Amino acid sequence: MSAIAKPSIREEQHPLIRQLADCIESNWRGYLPLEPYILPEELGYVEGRLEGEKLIIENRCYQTPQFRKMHLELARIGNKLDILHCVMFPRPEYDLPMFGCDLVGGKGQISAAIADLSPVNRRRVLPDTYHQLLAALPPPEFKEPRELPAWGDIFSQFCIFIRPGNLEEERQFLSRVDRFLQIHCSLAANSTPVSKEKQAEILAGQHYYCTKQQKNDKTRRVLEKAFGSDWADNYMSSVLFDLPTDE
Ligand code: 18B
Repeated sequence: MSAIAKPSIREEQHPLIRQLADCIESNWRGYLPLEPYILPEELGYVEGRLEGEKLIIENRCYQTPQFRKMHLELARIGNKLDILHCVMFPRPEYDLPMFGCDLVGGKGQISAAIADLSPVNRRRVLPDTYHQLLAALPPPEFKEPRELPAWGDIFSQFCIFIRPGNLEEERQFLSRVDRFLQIHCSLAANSTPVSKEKQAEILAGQHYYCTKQQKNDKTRRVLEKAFGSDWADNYMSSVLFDLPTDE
């Protein structure tokens, strides 16, 4: 076996995807003690075909004392579609929101840029400190906000979902997600476990979040076309949005 790592598809992706992937990893490394997280059977690096184009998926996954799973996924379909997907799943013992982010683009243009810190407690409101720090950020100014789909009731009032119009907007999106991650990783690193009742509530909130995310037909369609519907189902429920188990 060769010891030389495969070159990452990151080098070939849209600059905003590359920059955001680097930004996510540098926040993770800067604030959190990372341990590897092993994905189910051979799903770390996957290749398929979609309409004659090669679909490549590259996953990186970690865990920490506060996070059950921190997943960064880069995907590329020929020269047509570039995708970054990232979710940080807190362990249900901690009252922490879900960080989620998706960037989708093709032919040099990002069509969807979305990022949020989504609440998972019963009232679906963010913990106070999160709320205060997020509310203190400069208000976002984007020319083309996009409308959330029906399943998007999981997102907070701070969710950004836009089509970036130019380099300045790309830069603004990147810097806002960087702030989300700084706030999230620093608060998470100092958080302590909550009561058993509260844990049950958080677990239910995480289930609700994952169930809703699994309803994203746009993600499902891309995966189905390349790998078939059983594979897509399994991938969405065991890699992208697996439900935490009550240990
Ligand atoms: N997603 N996205 O991650 N998705 O995974 N994504 C799209 O311009 C993939 C997340 C979200 O308008 C689109 O319309 C694939 C997370 C929302 O109905 C495509 C993978 C979040 C939309 C893909 C992937 C999230 C969306 C259409 C696996 C949020 C809009 C692009 C690698 C935290 C949905 C476009 C709508 C869109 C594809 C959100 C093609 C294959 C974590 C809200």
